Amino acid sequence: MTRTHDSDDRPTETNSSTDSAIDAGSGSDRDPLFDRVPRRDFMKAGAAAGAMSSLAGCTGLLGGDDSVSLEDVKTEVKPGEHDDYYAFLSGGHTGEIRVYGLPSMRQLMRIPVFQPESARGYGYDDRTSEMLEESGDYTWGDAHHPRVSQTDNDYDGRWAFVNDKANGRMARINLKYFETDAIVDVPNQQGTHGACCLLPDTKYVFGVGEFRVPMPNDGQDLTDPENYTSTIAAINPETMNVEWEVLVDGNMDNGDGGKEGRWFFATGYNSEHATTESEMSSTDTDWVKAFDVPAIEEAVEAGEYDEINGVPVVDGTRDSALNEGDRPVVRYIDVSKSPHGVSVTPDGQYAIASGKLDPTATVIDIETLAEADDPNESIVGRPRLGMGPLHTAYDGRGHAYTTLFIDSQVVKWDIEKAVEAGEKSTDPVIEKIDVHYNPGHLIAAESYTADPQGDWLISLNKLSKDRFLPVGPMHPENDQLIYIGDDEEGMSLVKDTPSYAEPHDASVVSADKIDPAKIYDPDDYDEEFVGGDDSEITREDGRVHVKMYSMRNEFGFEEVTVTEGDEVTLTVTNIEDRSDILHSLAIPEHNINIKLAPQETREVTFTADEPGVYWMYCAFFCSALHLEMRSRLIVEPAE
Ligand code: K7E
Ligand code: CUA
Repeated sequence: MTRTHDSDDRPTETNSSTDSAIDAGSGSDRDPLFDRVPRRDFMKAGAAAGAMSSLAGCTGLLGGDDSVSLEDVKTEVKPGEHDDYYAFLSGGHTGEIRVYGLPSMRQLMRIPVFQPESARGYGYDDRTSEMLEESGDYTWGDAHHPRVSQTDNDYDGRWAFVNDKANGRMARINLKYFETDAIVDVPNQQGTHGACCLLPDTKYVFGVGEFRVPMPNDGQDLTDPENYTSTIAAINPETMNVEWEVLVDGNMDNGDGGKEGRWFFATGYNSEHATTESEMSSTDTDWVKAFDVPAIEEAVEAGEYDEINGVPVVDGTRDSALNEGDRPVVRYIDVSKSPHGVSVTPDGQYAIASGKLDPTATVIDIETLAEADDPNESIVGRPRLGMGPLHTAYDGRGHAYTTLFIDSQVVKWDIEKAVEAGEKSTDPVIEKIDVHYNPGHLIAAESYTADPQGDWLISLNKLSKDRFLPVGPMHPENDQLIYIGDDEEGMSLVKDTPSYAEPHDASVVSADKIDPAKIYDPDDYDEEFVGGDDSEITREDGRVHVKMYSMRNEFGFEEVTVTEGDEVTLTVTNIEDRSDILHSLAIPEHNINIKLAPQETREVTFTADEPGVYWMYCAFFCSALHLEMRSRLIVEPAE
């Protein structure tokens, strides 16, 4: 299930949350005001964490001893060497995912998701253009939260998922091919913002609806914002079908799933139900909403929902009958002012929400949540971290790292100390490091799993100001690599990486957990493989179907003749079986460029509407005779 480090240049990973739990157990004197829950059974917590670390094959060294100094780790990746990690960064309103290697921070690939992209022929062949059309025919999206699927709380290398905040969609990226293979337009959501997997086994992918709208948004309640609502959507990762949604009060923002398949957490703002910024921030508290997934599933099972736009929608608003009784579907936890990020600790014990407009984070005890009469009783810590706390990541050694947007810092703090220390204490703060500038998300290696690697952290900074050569009024952003593996020396800033607008979140996955294909498996797609002897042209009633292969340095036909007005479908296979030899088929003046990786088949359909000669050419430099790799499309005038 989890990897152990055996190479010399990687830190030895241990799970010392055990140790901090034990430390915290000895002689804690918590703020009485804050001591609302029974003291944690630290032996039990220790045993659980110990079990986890033995599962992980860890050595269980005591705190501090397991950290590794920067001199002893690989920070440079020499020419020809490979990185230790894949990082999947969202591309914000470019609508794409970028793949980096860590620790080099080299950009390895871009994966178009919500927007057409010519180098990959994405949105130019029939399959991908239909996928984009059917999900709403938008030409862009706003990708924020790339999350990689997990099995047993560890990355399984199957898929990444990412939200489209702009158009209320969720997409799936197939990590065998590093390409988008499904997009769902989430009904009843404008602005699908938070995205995350329900763990331990990715039963659902949750899309968190941010913008409150009339429900259904069909012209009713236009000027009655009090009646607007937002939903979370539970999406089946296999089918990408929206199984159910839950209606709530207030806007929602980010989300994260517990580690045990029961709870899903979403932050939110605008408990005021307002429409302007000043009204939305007028009260001192908003909510973290804790969704009790099995309780919701039972409600769906029992038919306790309204069907809205084809989706069963369960009423999880505060006044809902489903929230009365001892098994509410949604628990509303009061946290300070407009919380933004929420993330569950690797051991599954706490959900930590960042204050955004309040200098604290709120630590929610997940175990207590199930039993507490008042969900606010599950708040067990509120460390004072600094100005503008947005997102929190983990190293697996009991520390949390939170971005401070306004202070332009990352703060490292001790989770169990925060639970001991009580309200608004700065005691849990271990260290702050300056970042450049104004960080949004940060992500540590495998922070979203039960077993973070604890060596690298990326701070995704919104502004770069003076850090790079100027390139006009629009600046690059700055993704900074920080080493967090040495608890004695503290955090070290290792690298600045300029990035194009705009990474929000990322997932960092050990390289050996992803197994990309080198060539296509024709069985994975519907398009029919066209071998060398199978090239043929069929004509029927103004429809022309051209099947042909491509290889260095030719296409299956040197010329293809059609008649003006014909609807032409080209099915083209790259029959190379050597990796990295790509061809494409581009047709001038027809807006066509399909990418063909080895053994890949793509189809494109277009109308040959202007008589003339059009060179079909290959746009990937594939051999010394690449420029000569072309055929003619001859369009004869209609009678
Ligand atoms: Cu903080 Cu969309 Cu995750 Cu951006 S959200 S930063
Ligand atoms: Cu094939 Cu260039």
